[in-house]
Amino acid sequence: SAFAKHAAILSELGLKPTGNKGLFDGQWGGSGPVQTAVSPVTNETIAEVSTATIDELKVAIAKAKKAQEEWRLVPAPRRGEIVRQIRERLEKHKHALGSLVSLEVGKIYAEGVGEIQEYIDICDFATGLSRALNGSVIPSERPGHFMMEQYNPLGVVGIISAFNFPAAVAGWNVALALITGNATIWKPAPSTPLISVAISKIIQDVLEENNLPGALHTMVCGGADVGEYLAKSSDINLVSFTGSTEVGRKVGTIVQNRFGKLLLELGGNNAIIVNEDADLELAVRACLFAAVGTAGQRCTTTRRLFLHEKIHDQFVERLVKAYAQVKIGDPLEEGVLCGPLHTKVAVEHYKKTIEAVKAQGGKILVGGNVIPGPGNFVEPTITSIDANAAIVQHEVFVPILHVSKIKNLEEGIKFNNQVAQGLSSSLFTQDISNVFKWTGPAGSDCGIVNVNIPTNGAEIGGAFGGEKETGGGRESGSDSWKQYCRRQTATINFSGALPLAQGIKFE
Ligand code: UN1
Repeated sequence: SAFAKHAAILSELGLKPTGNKGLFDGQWGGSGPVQTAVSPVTNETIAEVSTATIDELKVAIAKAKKAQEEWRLVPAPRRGEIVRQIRERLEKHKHALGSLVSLEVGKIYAEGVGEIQEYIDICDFATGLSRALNGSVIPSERPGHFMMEQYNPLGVVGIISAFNFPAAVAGWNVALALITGNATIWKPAPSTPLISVAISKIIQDVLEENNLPGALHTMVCGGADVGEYLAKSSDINLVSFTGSTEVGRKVGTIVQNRFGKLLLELGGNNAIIVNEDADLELAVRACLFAAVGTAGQRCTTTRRLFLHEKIHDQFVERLVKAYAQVKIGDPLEEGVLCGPLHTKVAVEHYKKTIEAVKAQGGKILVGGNVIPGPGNFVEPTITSIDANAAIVQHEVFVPILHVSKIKNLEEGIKFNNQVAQGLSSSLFTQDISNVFKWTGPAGSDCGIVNVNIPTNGAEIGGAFGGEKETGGGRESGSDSWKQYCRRQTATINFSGALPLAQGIKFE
């Protein structure tokens, strides 16, 4: 079985073939139906994990709420020290955790470990930040008054994460939510329970060693009903959701209806523009990683490529050659660059997209086929298609890159901005004036606007997220931490008199 083959990795992380518990709220439980982690390489079962019932979830939320009442009083730098200890533990098991991501999701080992590195990096960032959760002092217009702005914890943060970054994206939220004084409740994707259990065990050890309640990092495996309950519950002060625009719209509507706080990181339809003045060698390598990396299953994957007409033909030729060299196979095998799709359903989406491309007047330049076998392998594909074709307007989570010709940069920017999504975008140019056109008010309308690097593979230090149907949230670096806080303006009168603002007299 897949478990036996990878037993060393799994047992290092405390996982068994069956009987793993999918609820952690200080103790392990979960008496709901079993979730199965399936290897996308062979479609064999790796291991099973139980889920939580809604009644168990209710108990977990109450425990998290209670745990947070103590945690919010712990000084932020001390909270940062706990996150630092989590970081050390992740580092120690980096190889096993990265391998497990690879096994369960299907991404190559280098990317699996890269994801754990991202979790480690955000912990470092959060630990430093725990000493710099600064508010501000604002000059008051009234004599003898002091005005300040400060950030207090929100309460309980619900984290609903996606299969494709089952560790890192949860980590962005957990690390920031913990240092800002919140308890977290994490609902992982139903198809990646193993990495979620493994990470939760690591965090459990750190919390227990520090005599802190495990419920500060609650994990609840479950299906859509668990996610829906978190969205509905007024005990969840912030819902941070990563996933499709379709599900995000539902979650967002439910949370908005109760005026809960929302952080949405939804679909992308990211483009690269290669201008006539670009370094083509660099751009080819970037496109390869951006479109083929993670088998096209990043929210930041490049799905549209706009090539200046002067370099179009030679660029396509070079990119097609680069695709031909990509080794497809077992993501844990050395030299493999493209693993399988995560599920059989994704293979169906791939097939349908290829058909749609043909039906809408597009051509397949390379790839286009499903690779037979027990796994979910497909050929990374480049199409040549009108930028306005219906299929190009949608995010399909597979390695299909649509190429269109542009007359100039302005047309490229127009195409970049014309889709409903607004996550990531890149321009390849060596002309400084193009750089500022692209990053300025009439440039890319995305949250991530790159020059001479791919659309994917963002560093944790920047704010991560996008506009329009991408949901508008910002996670990870910069000042994203503020979303995990109650922002307060406090005006303190030490004058002994009562002057009113705007010079109002009320006597
Ligand atoms: C995602 O696909 O949801 O920028 C996150 C990137 C990674 C994160 C991707 N750092 O591609």
